[in-house]
Amino acid sequence: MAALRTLSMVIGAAVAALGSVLFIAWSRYVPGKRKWRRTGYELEYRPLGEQDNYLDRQILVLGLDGAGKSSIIHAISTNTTKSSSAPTHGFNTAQILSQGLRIELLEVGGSQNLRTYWTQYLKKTHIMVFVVDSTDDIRLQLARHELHRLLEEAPRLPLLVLANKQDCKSALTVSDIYSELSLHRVQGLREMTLLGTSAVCDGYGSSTPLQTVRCMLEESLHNIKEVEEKSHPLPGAPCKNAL
Ligand SMILES: Nc1nc2c(ncn2[C@@H]2O[C@H](COP(=O)(O)OP(=O)(O)O)[C@@H](O)[C@H]2O)c(=O)[nH]1
Ligand SMILES: [Mg+2]
Repeated sequence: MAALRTLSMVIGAAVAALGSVLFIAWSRYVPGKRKWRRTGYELEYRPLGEQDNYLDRQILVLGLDGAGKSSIIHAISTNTTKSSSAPTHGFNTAQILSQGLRIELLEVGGSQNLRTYWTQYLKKTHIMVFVVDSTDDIRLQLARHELHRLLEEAPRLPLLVLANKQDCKSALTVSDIYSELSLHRVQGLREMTLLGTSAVCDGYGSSTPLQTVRCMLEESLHNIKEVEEKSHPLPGAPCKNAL
């Protein structure tokens, strides 16, 4: 009886071991990554990469605290303006969808302690938007220093500078901002655009409406995607010039 029990235990252990080996072999050698996801009460199989067809793109929005970064992100992503906004102590993000692109607008706060982290976010980003408070002439020198520090770290990153708060009487003009930020040092070395904006009185005077800024950003990202696709065509993708 004892011998029979031992035999059945040995057979049970052998079956379990064989099952484990077969499972490991199946998951290793059957091609393609697999993912199981729960939908309602059932587990549904979907290969990775087919879950959605969006390509992720990031726009990094930087600038000193109080420049208007959060207000601009809000206006661009919702097409509405806010009369006030709380200071950003860490990060602030918003997402927009544009013809196959899922664009994340990422603000990293502009206070002194957070500025030390700015450069860490440059690698993953596709465009940098640098926002300046056009009325804050006392801190423009600091803004220039921070901007050029970032540009040194990312020599090819496309740059959009927004001379914000153009609705204020005391605002410096867009050409004043161009010289105060020494943007002539950047001109010709990378894609660079400078625009006047107002996040609370959108499209005020000669400033550019933020929905136009949004369209420009979307267009730039689509252009970057096209260039990327031309230099790294997907394997098996049909060549446009093929007969
Ligand atoms: N007059 C004016 N005020 C603005 C403008 N943009 C932002 N502000 C105000 O400036 C303050 C700081 O804005 P916020 O978006 O939080 O700046 P952030 O620290 O760069 O994110 C808030 O009180 C905003 O309402 C603008 O274009 N014009
Ligand atoms: Mg903010």
